Amino acid sequence: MFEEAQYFAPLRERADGTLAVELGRGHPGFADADYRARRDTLATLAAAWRPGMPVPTADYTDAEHAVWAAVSAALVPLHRSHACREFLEGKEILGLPHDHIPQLAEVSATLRPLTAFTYRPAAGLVPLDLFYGSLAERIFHSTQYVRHHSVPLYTPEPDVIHEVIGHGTTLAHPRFTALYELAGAAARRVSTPEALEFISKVFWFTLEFGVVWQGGELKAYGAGILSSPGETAEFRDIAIRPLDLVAMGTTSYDITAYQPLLYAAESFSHVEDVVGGFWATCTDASIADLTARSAAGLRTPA
Ligand code: TIH
Ligand code: FE2
Repeated sequence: MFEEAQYFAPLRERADGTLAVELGRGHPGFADADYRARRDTLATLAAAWRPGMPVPTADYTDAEHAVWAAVSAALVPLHRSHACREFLEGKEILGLPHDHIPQLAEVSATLRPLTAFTYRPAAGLVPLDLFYGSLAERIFHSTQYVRHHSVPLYTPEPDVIHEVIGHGTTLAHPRFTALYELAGAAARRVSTPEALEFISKVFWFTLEFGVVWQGGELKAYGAGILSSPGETAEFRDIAIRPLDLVAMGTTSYDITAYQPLLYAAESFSHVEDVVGGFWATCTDASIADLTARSAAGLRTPA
């Protein structure tokens, strides 16, 4: 999940204590009463979670499992041809089921001996400082609902398919989790909203939507690309710029459409050096300095 404040459907508490998810008019499930009832049930379930409790079990319907199965099947050949090596290694290690949605608790149990990352249920909007800061403790806040069946190949908001097939695959690989933890430590270190926003935008253009050159081909490593068969099939056709911290940290983006612009690293270790190195050391002051350079039209050396 990412930049929650910008795209998470707001939640409203009803008099009986249950939650209503207020989907916008443009949401694919807006006019589907059954879908809205499912969203409300799963949000209410997640909101009842308290520290120390296991992640609640979402009793997915056959129709929801079928959406997962369709996306999972579509992604098999697309990942093989368009995902970076490290993502494919994570996919192999994690061994997700193709025919049904695994519970977040099950995926957490698989991740425990691998990288010790754990999922925590998110009813909806998770404040940025909580979402990013938790990564420092290897905690990943995750939605549990499934995208609407009418849009299996691309959904404008994160769902359990994005959280598990996109992020979970990377949370199984220590080279990725080192980056998540560094992003978390960076979020904990800074204190201004501007610095947190910069860190979150760098996260967006890397761990969510990053691409990398491998063997002369452009491959994706970002969870937001690789959970969408539609965007995975098309990201090579858009504008690609070289990795650039200042540009990534200051460029606005629309989460509800295919990205028009991506930043490509020269190798996975280039991501580790530039982005990991930035998160490892950034402070309010260093980020303010980078932002000032952007205003002055300068760029960081790659
Ligand atoms: N567009 C992604 C998908 O279809 O899987 C989900 C999202 C990731 C990040 C923002 S929305
Ligand atoms: Fe995400």
